[in-house]
Amino acid sequence: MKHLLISLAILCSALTAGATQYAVFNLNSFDGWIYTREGVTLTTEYIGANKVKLFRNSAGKDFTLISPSFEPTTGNNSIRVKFDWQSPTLGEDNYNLTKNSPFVELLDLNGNVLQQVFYQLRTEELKRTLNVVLKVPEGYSGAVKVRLAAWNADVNTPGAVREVEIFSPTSGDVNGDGAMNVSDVTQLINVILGISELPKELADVNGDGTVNVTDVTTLINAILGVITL
Ligand SMILES: [Ca+2]
Ligand SMILES: [Ca+2]
Repeated sequence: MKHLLISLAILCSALTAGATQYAVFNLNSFDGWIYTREGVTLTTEYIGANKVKLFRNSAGKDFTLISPSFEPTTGNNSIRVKFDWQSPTLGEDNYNLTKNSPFVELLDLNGNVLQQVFYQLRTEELKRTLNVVLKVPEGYSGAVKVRLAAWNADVNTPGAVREVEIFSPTSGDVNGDGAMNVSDVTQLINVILGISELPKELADVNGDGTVNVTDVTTLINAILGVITL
């Protein structure tokens, strides 16, 4: 019993995972972020009901959100984008899981797309936290930006964001809060049970190509200091 309590105490203590934060967006702090692809600087005029809507309007213009440029950490070509995503209310004309699924793109400083990830929504939650892992292409060096956009195959198909965090992912920090602790175990179990979704790069803690209970064991051993990830 005593051993169990000590183990739980260690599990609950936060081990800093040492993530590098590249950019943060929220409704009180959006310096350097650009709204729309015409380069219009974001102002509060575009913020309605405490969110920024990303959509294609009937004029065919995409309203997107682009991060400030940043230099990815040397030796880590993964970039994690964690953001909240708000879909329209169920029953609205354009509500559709595919149409309201977002794109997340990695751009070079000329606006060329280095990688595009289409995050297909699978559940009808209206508000959710999404995680995307982008990869800087082999051989690319220099600064990049991240763009968030809504589906652009049809008009008036919006999603909205209020918060975005962009950082270098670290092993074991499954939920992306910057520390490795018992909350990551909970998140991982929820992924295995199908309650929550994560890119495989984040949930496959032991890197064997599948996400299962052995990843939970590996994560707990890492938190207890038995192994190093
Ligand atoms: Ca964590
Ligand atoms: Ca695994």
